[in-house]
Amino acid sequence: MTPDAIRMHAPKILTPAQREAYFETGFLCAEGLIPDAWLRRLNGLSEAFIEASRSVTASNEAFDIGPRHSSDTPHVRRLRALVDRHPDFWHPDFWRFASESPLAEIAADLVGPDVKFHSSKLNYKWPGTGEIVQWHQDIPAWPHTNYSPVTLGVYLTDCPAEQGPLTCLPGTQRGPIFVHRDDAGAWTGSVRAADMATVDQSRAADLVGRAGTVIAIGCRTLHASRANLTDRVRPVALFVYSSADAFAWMPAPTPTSHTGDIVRGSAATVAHLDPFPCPVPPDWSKLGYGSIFVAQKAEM
Ligand SMILES: O=C(O)CCC(=O)C(=O)O
Repeated sequence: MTPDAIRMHAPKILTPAQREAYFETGFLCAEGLIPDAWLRRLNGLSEAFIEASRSVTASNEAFDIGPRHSSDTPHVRRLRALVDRHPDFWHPDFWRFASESPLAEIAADLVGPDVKFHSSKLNYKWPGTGEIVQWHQDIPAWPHTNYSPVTLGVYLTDCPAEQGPLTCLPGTQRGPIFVHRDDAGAWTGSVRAADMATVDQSRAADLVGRAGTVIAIGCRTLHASRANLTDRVRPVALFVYSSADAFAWMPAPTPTSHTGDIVRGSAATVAHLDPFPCPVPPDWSKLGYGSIFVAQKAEM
């Protein structure tokens, strides 16, 4: 769906002004939309996963493990395919959050009443590591037939500017979609310095807020994240949705058991094809996908 078609449906959770701000800038940051009970549950699961990571020594299908990881000092960079995870046994809480909480309704406000789920993950940014995420767009990793996909994030704890927030460049969702590869053609998960030099970076906006703040980042919006300068870990749970009429045209990097599920409204009978060109990613089903942290450090 296009923004004009989406505007035909009144938003249910966001204000019209918040939705317009998203269409205008390519991102949104809004506090107070996630009930406290959900936030407590997500934090409880997150803490249980960090505990569970102590017995893990290398990245696997659930954990992306950072270089400083040990049983004493966990350094989990990412919990993959979040909706398929539970520390003890399969449990639908993350999926219930993705499909039944206000988050899915917020997705409908931004992509239209028919909403498809794509993927999810929980990213941690640990203090003292200096880790940053470099400028990138999301859509080159998982191209779709149109540009409705949006990543919705929930900060599980307060995230002030010094705690490694995501940061976005307004208006870049209307600009080029950059190739996220090096000169040899290898996937890097980041925009080349020469391309970033063509972009005005002075208007970068930090997405900061209290625990439970929802962030929305359009799939073409250039974004990055800063180093965590505090002594606290920064967890952000991320969920990708699209209009039901958007179809992925390459294998997903991290498919889940719910990828492609319709969480609001109905499945599309006609695909919406946006002619704006999109670079082709590697075929993740053959190459395998580590994570953005792995790609940006060339550890593929
Ligand atoms: O977790 C972060 O700081 C950034 C995450 C991000 O931009 C991504 O995973 O695409």
